[in-house]
Amino acid sequence: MSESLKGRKIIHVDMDCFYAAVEMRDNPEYRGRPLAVGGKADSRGVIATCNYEARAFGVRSAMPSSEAKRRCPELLLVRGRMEVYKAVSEQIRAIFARYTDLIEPLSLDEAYLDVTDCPYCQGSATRIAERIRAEILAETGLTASAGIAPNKFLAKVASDENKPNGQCVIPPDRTAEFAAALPLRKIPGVGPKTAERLAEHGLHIGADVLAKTPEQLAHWLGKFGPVLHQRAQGIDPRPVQTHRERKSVGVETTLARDLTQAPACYQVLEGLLPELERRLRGRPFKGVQVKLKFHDFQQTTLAQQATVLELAQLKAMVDGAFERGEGRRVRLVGVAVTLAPAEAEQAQQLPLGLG
Ligand code: TTP
Ligand code: MG
Repeated sequence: MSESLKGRKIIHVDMDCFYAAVEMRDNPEYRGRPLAVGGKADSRGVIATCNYEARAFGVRSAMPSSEAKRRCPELLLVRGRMEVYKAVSEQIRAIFARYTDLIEPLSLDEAYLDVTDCPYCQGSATRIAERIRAEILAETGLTASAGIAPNKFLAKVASDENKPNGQCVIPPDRTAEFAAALPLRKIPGVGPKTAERLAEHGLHIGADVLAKTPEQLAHWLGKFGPVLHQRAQGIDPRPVQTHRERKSVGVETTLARDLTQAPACYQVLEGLLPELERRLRGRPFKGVQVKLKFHDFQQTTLAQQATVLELAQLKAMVDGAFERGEGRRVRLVGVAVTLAPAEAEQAQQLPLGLG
């Protein structure tokens, strides 16, 4: 690890039930009752987020709105106001900028800050985080939670520990024991499927992972294996990246059985859209790509301009890609979008849900 990465102070700030909190702030009648922001339940809408009252009923982000209504019949479901969320996002980023130039936004409501060289609060990252949260509350009327740690991974995990309206510090001399006791599912990059696979091998917490070699983990998890081995030791050398320009966001799935018809591919693609929307987090985009990989591992990608996800357009693209296969069976379906340049972010917005 390079010298410059030692002894860092990283804060991860994450707003509490962000879109829902904004709606409760601006509509007092929404407070104290289960509320979700998302697409309509009768079309194919999904939940973007919900307040803590709704979470008590099992309502979750990225859940179909129809399922959310089943779990919580009294759920109040409202459309999002992306322009308001973007304005709040600018406000909180301006607050971060008072403390450091090293800011890496992850989404509208979430960012890493490297405050290693921040002169305020006698350099106490814990107190800097408290001040940032107090300023956010005073200036936006909204609460945020924070995690303070020597690296990004631990800071992100820590920000979830005392949510809502709380913070958690993992000091440098506690990183190893914290990571050793951490349920693997809480490690960013370990989704439900990976967690399940690890559990099948008897791995549940960080300490279990350390009983394996990075090579063994690579055998199970590919490139992520050695990364997981580091995380389980509380290690994450990634710097806070101020100008991360992600060019595209995509999801794909390898099928259990090859598909021989285009309509079957539509269905798979439709199933990928909620996850794509979740990863997009409302960012504007300018193009969409459909990818098919055939049974002989040849693949084709078809790209078109688009600023919204339209099923009709995507189906036509699947048809085009399928034709290129000249009858070959399909083993993988993917869909991705090309993000709009950052400048466009204020001007455009993505409708919530597909409905
Ligand atoms: P999160 O920070 O993941 O969630 P949250 O702020 O709503 O709740 P928490 O208190 O647990 O942090 O996401 C921030 C916003 O991003 C969220 O308010 C809505 C949006 N979002 C989606 O649109 N779709 C999603 O699947 C997720 C997870 C978030
Ligand atoms: Mg949040």
